[in-house]
Amino acid sequence: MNNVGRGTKGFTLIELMIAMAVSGIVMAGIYAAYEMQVKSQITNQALVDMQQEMRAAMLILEQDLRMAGYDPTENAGAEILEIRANSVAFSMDAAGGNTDGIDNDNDGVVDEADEASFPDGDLDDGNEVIRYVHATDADGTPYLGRSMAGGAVSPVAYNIDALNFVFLDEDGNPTGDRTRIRAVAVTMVGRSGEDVPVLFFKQEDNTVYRNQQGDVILEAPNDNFRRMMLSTVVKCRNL
Ligand SMILES: [Ca+2]
Ligand SMILES: [Ca+2]
Ligand SMILES: [Ca+2]
Ligand SMILES: [Ca+2]
Repeated sequence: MNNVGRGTKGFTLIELMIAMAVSGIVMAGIYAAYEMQVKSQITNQALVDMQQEMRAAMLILEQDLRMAGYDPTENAGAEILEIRANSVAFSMDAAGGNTDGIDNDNDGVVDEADEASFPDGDLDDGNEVIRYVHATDADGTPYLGRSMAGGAVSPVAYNIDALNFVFLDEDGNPTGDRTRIRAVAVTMVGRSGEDVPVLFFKQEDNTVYRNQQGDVILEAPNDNFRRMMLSTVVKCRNL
């Protein structure tokens, strides 16, 4: 008998090679589908994280900015202190009632702890001067930073490529006069992480980012990050 070329299970070498080639093609197809799925999971997660972080940061900034100039006693002199394209500082009298010698809540007891959130006519109660700034950490990651009472800047959100403020008067026109500011237009551009993962739906970002006034706030990055721009106008009802 001539059994040359037959395997133990009775396949010829050529049959075996065809079977391997076919299974190789099938495996490659399965792998490609798997890779697509992983890529879309990683990409979607990065986009969701970016959106959540940016929206949360914008919310914090809005809440603070709405309090700018809050001065119910009219003795504290709360105001907007600094107006720049990528930073803003302002004061508010939002605390100190626990040390002002007045029974702020009219419960018969003067200066108990729960009077701390009453204004006391000054701006020295810890968190009454707030500043937001666009900064970069030691690794070169850009972030939205916040500081209180002239203290250290702490990050509110990382991977913020642009932060832009436009200060508006009562007619909604940009103004450089701090005393005429009634609202602040805030625009932020954030990106999808610290680096672009290998398994990522890459797409070159050629967008030139502009604020609502049409000014360029970020030149076309021409990289593979995904980006999102958020804009809002905060009315400062205390100014
Ligand atoms: Ca005080
Ligand atoms: Ca009291
Ligand atoms: Ca008091
Ligand atoms: Ca105060």
